[in-house]
Amino acid sequence: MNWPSTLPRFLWGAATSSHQIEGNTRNDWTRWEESGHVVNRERSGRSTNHFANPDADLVLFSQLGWNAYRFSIEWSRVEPAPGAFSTPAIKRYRNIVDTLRRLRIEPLITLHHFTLPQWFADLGGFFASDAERYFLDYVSYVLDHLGDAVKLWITINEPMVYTVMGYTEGSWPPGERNLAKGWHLTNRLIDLHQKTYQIVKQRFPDSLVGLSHHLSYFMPYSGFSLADRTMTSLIDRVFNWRFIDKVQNHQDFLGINYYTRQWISARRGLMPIMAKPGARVTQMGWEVFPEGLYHMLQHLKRYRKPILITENGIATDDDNDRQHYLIAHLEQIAKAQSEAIDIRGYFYWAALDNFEWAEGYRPRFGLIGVNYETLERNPRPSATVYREIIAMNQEQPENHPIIVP
Ligand code: IFM
Repeated sequence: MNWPSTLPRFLWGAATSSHQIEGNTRNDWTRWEESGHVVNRERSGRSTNHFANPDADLVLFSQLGWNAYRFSIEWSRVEPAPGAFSTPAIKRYRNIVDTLRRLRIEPLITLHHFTLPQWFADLGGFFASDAERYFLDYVSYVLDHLGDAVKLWITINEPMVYTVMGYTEGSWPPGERNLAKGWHLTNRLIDLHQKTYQIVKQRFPDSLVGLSHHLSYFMPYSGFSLADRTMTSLIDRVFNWRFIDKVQNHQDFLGINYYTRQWISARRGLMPIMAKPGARVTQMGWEVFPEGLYHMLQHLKRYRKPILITENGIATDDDNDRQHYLIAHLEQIAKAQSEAIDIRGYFYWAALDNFEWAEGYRPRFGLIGVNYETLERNPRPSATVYREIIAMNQEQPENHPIIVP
């Protein structure tokens, strides 16, 4: 596919999701938080209060040099009750899109990023008999109001993470531990992605549609153990590749979220080990392993589609670590580009500090720090480093790998 000339030839930006920055609404996470499932019984509450005054943040994003911004629509705001759509909510999202356009920032919209309206969760979520109709009605409503102004769409964020956390590990709503149900859900999400893809493309053929897929670089805990190696390739196949293989014909680009490598030990079963003893880890307990991104990009080459890194970032209180993380991962992207891998964008996770699901507010992922008491925003030095990298790259000739200092 030729990259459309109406889009920046490389998208530089950052990402967020509605529930994590907007302030709470009536979704399934609200109840999950109320029933004490988040660390220290934290609740997302008003979060960064972004939805009350998005423009100030968007102007800041522009000052930081981004030409793209990824965010999600909160279904529970737009459709607070079945079939009852909220005009003020969709108008607010329209304002966000229009402001981004005025600021020359390309919007990349995610339609589903982990949360469900409470009424939909009560019907059984994606297992409800009418689930598909409800979801596609919501998508159509969003397209009616935003479709003419948005060229880039993500149907579902991290379908495999959503399945594992909610249906296998059980630490996210609905808190189930049922492998068979998880498998079933994945198949439903594959189907839903394909149908959503078709609807968006029928209505707006020039738009580009994909999904954000989480990729982890899995390695056997012991390279000598046949059991560890076998388990690793099984998990790699199911978690990393099955979903995108199945939706190959329904993606205009490959959106990938990469953070870390994980170790597989057959003795531990399906649950990966996040880091070996002694490894330096982030606030999430994740190891920093930029080379894994390069390996993933090499694998993705076979799909022959443009690639967007739709998330990559670090939770840390030490901004030096964030600067190193950013540069080290951009270097891997440049290396992949120099081998003719078609990477068209990078979205740091996250634009702002935000509510990190069951981990609450302690992890600090933002390029922009947020004081949750005063709601003050403070761009970190890493945001300046990123701005300088972006500026340096604006002057590069077409098809040149990105330059990293
Ligand atoms: O915060 C999450 C995001 O919602 C999905 N991808 C991973 C991020 C960091 O855990």
